[in-house]
Amino acid sequence: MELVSFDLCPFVQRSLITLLKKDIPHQITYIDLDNPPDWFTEISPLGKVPLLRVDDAVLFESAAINEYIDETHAPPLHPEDPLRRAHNRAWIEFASNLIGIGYRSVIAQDEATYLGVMDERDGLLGHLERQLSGGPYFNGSVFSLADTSFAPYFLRQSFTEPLHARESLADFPKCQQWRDALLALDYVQQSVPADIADRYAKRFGGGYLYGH
Ligand SMILES: N[C@@H](CCC(=O)N[C@@H](CS)C(=O)NCC(=O)O)C(=O)O
Repeated sequence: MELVSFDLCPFVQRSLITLLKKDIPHQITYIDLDNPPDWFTEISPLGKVPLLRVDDAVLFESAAINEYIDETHAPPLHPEDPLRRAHNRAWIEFASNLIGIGYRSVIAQDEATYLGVMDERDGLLGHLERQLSGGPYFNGSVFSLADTSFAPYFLRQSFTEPLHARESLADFPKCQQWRDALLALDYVQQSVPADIADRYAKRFGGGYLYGH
């Protein structure tokens, strides 16, 4: 399997966590999203990473890629019960929204825009907090695809937390505990370049959050 990646992409990270968790041999091809190569534009229907190349097939969309990897490599990381599985799929889509908010918060150019985005974040985290029960993971004791989908958000939040009081998760203690459990996992740590915090700061240094 070949994963087509951009080094800072949280959606690629989801797939990589799944590959690492399941110990699946894979190859990573990095592209520059600011200047994508022609071969990528030709095969990526939405012009986005991740792509997963499996023989002649090209998969896109991180949730679909993760389900393919999961279904072809036991043991499953999705709940067995259909109702719970549908619930998890919905929360994986919710995680994509949270990732989008995280991105909007680091590219915000002024304080008012940033604070508006953080109000949206707090609304989402309030819903998420009410979903969590005993932990340490989304579904309780067993790590699942839902965890792979939120870990990239929480990792990036851990970079920005020291930069502004509004970044804190103090009002969301279950989310905070969950974040700490996810970030302690070796397959989460190994799913990003070792210097990702510096790369992230460099990419978003022009925004309000990193620059104020
Ligand atoms: N829904 C997609 C989102 C992927 C996505 O937004 N990837 C970003 C990088 S993190 C991208 O490739 N952006 C390029 C573009 O929008 O032109 C997924 O889950 O795979």
